[in-house]
Amino acid sequence: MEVKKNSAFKTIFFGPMKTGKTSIFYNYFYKEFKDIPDFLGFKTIKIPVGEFEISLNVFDFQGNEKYANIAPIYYMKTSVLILVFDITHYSSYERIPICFQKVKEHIDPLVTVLIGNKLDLENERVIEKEKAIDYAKEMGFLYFETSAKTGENIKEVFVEIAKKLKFLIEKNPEILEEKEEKEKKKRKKSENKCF
Ligand SMILES: Nc1nc2c(ncn2[C@@H]2O[C@H](COP(=O)(O)OP(=O)(O)O)[C@@H](O)[C@H]2O)c(=O)[nH]1
Ligand SMILES: [Mg+2]
Repeated sequence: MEVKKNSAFKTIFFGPMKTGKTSIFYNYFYKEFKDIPDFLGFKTIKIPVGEFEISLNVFDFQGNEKYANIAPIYYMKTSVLILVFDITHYSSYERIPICFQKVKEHIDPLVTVLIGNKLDLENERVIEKEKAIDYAKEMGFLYFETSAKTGENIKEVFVEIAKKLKFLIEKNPEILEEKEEKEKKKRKKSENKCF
């Protein structure tokens, strides 16, 4: 088993604005729901998986979809991509494939997670769970529904990410190097572009 003790995996929240990315991140750390006017920046999450500890270096960028074209440097070397939509807003779900396509031009994440957030507003839901599950399956994403308000399922998201990373590295110890190579190729491809 090759998960080094100090393996830290870059993890980013990405996707449409106002879906609850910052709130999910905040809830994980502080176990409360607050209207946070700003973004949280960067924090490390440590998760034990069996006898190992997986560290996730998690980034939350303000208005990150808006900066999708100008900030590839922020999401370079991302191992875990967390895409969040709001189950009560159709347009946020519709934007997920567009957001994914944008970041995929620059990165090659090992794990991508799709989150349908605001589960406490179930009675206002406009995106059927089955529809989102089918899409996630088709894309090879993990899928969760969470509430940053009640805290439902938030811990589980990070635990499952850590388990999946451990599984992938056990299956292929070279996976991180291979990922870096793929990204290098992507960078070469976009070398002549301004962003
Ligand atoms: N009811 C409810 N509101 C939420 C939830 N998560 C976030 N919000 C609210 O949605 C708005 C946007 O949240 P924020 O975390 O800033 O979204 P971001 O732009 O994706 O980072 C804020 O007013 C939050 O209070 C949730 O799970 N349930
Ligand atoms: Mg935010």
